Amino acid sequence: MGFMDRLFGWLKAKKKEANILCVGLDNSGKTTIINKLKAPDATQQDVVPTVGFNVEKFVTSSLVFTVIDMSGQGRYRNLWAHYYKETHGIIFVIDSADKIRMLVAKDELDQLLDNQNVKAKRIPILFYANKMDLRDSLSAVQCSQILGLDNLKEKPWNISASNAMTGEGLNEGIQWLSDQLQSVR
Ligand SMILES: Nc1nc2c(ncn2[C@@H]2O[C@H](COP(=O)(O)OP(=O)(O)OP(=O)(O)O)[C@@H](O)[C@H]2O)c(=O)[nH]1
Ligand SMILES: [Mg+2]
Repeated sequence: MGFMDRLFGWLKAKKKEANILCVGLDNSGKTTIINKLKAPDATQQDVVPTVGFNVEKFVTSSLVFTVIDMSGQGRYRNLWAHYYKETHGIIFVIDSADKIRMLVAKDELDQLLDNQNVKAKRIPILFYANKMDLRDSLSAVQCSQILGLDNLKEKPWNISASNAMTGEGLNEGIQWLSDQLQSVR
């Protein structure tokens, strides 16, 4: 191993690791977001609905992220709760053009917030109001109103409008999450 390899390995070893859980309804764009965060310059490949979950890793300037990308399909949503205990942060993805299911997303969020393992700790929650490029999409403020985020006082949270196809808005959100994780851990 050359000097530079060892130096890079050492720098990487110095970074803090964060376990992140990525949830939200099916088709909201979770896998597309994570793919874009992993490889910002790659053109988006076709994504298929996630079966169960996938584990992905990516490195930012300050943290090594291990993200569990959950399936949002109804029959898999009960799997989310198995990971609440181990997670340092949550990414909750909303399809901001899917007005019909916005209340279903709220219901899933309320269940998440009511879980004992979530209640027990101060986990930062990053919301992506995704698909902002679609003509009928709601703004981040409108999404947060429907989800009732103003009443969410006991957790640090942030909402970023995003377009996972181009990557717009993704970094702002991740930067906020990184700052939260650095300050609380
Ligand atoms: N227009 C637009 N389409 C998007 C955006 N993000 C994702 N998509 C598309 O939305 C569809 C669903 O994306 P996925 O990333 O598979 O959604 P998911 O949340 O992982 O879905 P599950 O794995 O089934 O829970 C795909 O066809 C994506 O190309 C976006 O910001 N804008
Ligand atoms: Mg997926």
